[in-house]
Amino acid sequence: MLAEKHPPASSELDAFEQDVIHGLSQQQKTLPCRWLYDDRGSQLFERITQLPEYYPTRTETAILKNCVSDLAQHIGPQAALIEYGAGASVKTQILLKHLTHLSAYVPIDVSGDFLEDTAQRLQQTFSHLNIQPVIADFTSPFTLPALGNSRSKVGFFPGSTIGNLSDDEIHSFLTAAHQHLGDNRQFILGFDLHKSADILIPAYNDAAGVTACFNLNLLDRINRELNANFSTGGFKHDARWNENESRIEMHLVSIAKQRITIAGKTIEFEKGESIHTENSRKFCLDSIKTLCHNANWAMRKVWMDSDNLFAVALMEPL
Ligand code: AVI
Repeated sequence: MLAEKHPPASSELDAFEQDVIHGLSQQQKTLPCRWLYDDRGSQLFERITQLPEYYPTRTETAILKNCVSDLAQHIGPQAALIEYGAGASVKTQILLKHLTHLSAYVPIDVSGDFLEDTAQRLQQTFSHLNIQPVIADFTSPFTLPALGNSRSKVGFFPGSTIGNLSDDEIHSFLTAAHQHLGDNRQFILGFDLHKSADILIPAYNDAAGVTACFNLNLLDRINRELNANFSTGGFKHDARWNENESRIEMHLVSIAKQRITIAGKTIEFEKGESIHTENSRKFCLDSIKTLCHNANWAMRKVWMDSDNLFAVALMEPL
């Protein structure tokens, strides 16, 4: 997802250390999923998106290809496309290619290096497009550049990244989007649908073990950046379907009783005890409609694949 070429800034390291020490001191040990995406984690996530078991990326891409001309009619000319999170994927390019009268494209990402590469690459392909990258964490307050010649602003949040957020985080993010996008606003949201655990578990525990490496890389990152002594062989990846919460949970399970030192502090693990590293929520149409409605967004139109695996919605203010 994100790629960093420079070592993390000291404020990032402080935030990481705080999250790790706090999260591993809880009854159910937990770590925020944003820390999965260092250089190596980002590369591994790219590999995940190409795995045969990981249906979301190829399914959403196919939906977007099918619905983009319809989307273009709803969106109209001189719109600015604002993408939250890492862009530049095939999905973004489908929109840039078919929404032909865009006034600007604004990719927002925390990684400046990543954004620079993206903007340069896209500018070569879309030479007439006004591309204005913004370095920001889209879940925190930020300001968009002035986009004077735009008639409207369209938010784009693909990949079911919304599924990695809690209800409160979704509410804050979708509420803030009203302010970013101004008076004449729309929002394109990609989200994963509730389905059988037989499809979900392999998607998050693939035969080639790429998702396991992605999850275990978090321990390597803690070792590298916080001077810890995890042995990755001492933990195993687990993907669990939590039907009550309608989410896949990724865990790292300790295979033995052990004691780890992190930034000078000692953390004890029982055999079988886990660190909960990510939630990936799977929505039904009603549940996502309610979340959007609570943040004053109404679903204007929804497109799905023929197997009802994934959905893309166009939202407008209530
Ligand atoms: C980025 N996010 C939407 C992915 C997901 O499916 O929740 C992250 C991921 N975790 C394991 N595999 C993919």
